[in-house]
Amino acid sequence: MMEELKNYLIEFFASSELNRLHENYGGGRIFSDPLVGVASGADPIYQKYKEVVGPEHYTPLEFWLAEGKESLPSSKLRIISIAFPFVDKIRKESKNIIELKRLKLPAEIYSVGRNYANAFKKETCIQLIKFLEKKGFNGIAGLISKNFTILTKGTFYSNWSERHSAFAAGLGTFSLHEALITEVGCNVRFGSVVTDAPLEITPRKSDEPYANCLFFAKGTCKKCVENCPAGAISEKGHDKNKCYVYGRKIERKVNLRIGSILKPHYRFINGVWSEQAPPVGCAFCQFGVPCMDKNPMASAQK
Ligand code: B12
Ligand code: SF4
Ligand code: SF4
Repeated sequence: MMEELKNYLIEFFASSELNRLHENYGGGRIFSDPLVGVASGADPIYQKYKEVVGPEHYTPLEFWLAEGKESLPSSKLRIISIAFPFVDKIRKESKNIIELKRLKLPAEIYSVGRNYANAFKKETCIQLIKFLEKKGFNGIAGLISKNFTILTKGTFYSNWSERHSAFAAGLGTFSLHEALITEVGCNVRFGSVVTDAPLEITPRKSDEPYANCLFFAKGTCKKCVENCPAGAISEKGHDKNKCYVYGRKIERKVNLRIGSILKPHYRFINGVWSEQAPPVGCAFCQFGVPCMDKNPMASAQK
């Protein structure tokens, strides 16, 4: 069933109108073909996430039960993690801004792509759940769940971290700028579906959380530190509060400029369904860096 599921997603990415940029930016795709990994619901790493993310972070079974599904052993659950890689056109235009040292506002095409991506990621989860249901199985997803929330106690975290599930499913590792670096780079977004379909589990290459980052693996690079206009990245890691404040600044400016074509955004925050200004953000740390579109440690890991 795994092959069929992957082909289904590839076809959906190619045909969905929601995976399209606004016509002002050519109307092409936002994301190229997805990467898909599968973790076991019984993977002990989800217990570790109660320490490294927060005690509120769900295990797959806790999440399943919170969504009103029937109780079953954790080992019967699977987490399908999907990486959504931004297309080369978005990466190229964003990289140009870095090369020209115009690190003020992100490329408009990225702002639009990032904003339109939210509706597409949600629809991908809805369609994947329908695909599983047609085969007699069930599914739930953080991106469309009323139980999902972002917690803001001093710093930011959520009760279902998409990149921690991507790590569990062997899709990549964390890094100095904190993004998960996959085999097609860090400039990707993530979604996941928890299901009772007995899918084959994807093995992790290693349990080392930072193996794909040149700084942690070799002590080199730090290109993301140079790129960050907010000074939010240092050898000590990523300062989420600085990053957040800078992001809101960018959001105001970009919304003034192209807000009329951006899509509205809703999400649960501390349990409350809240309308937000269309999120935009900067992501200069992900463009023009060695990990933008590949795992820079891939050849050394063979
Ligand atoms: C809250 C949030 C933010 C906050 C805080 C970010 C953060 N790092 O937590 C703010 C507003 C700053 C933010 C900014 C951005 N975000 Co954001 N954000 C989220 C959100 C909603 C929750 C993240 C969360 O729960 N974090 C939990 C904390 C604990 O995670 P962490 O600090 O990264 O985890 C560390 C520890 O676990 C540690 N660790 C320590 N010991 C161990 C041991 C083991 C075994 C492991 C595995 C790890 C580990 O390693 C990790 C990295 O240092 C997710 C969506 C989601 N539901 O997951 C998106 C998400 C993380 N964001 C995303 C993106 C793309 C962005 C931006 C680029 C947006 C933009 N500006 O355009 C920036 C990039 C900032 C950056 N450099 O990472 C993507 C990530 C894509 C990727 N390749 O990783 C996500 C997954 C959204 C999505 N659906 O695609 N975001
Ligand atoms: S730019 Fe370099 S140091 Fe920063 S996360 Fe990527 S590989 Fe690591
Ligand atoms: S998203 Fe922007 S502000 Fe945040 S860490 Fe990356 S470059 Fe810095």
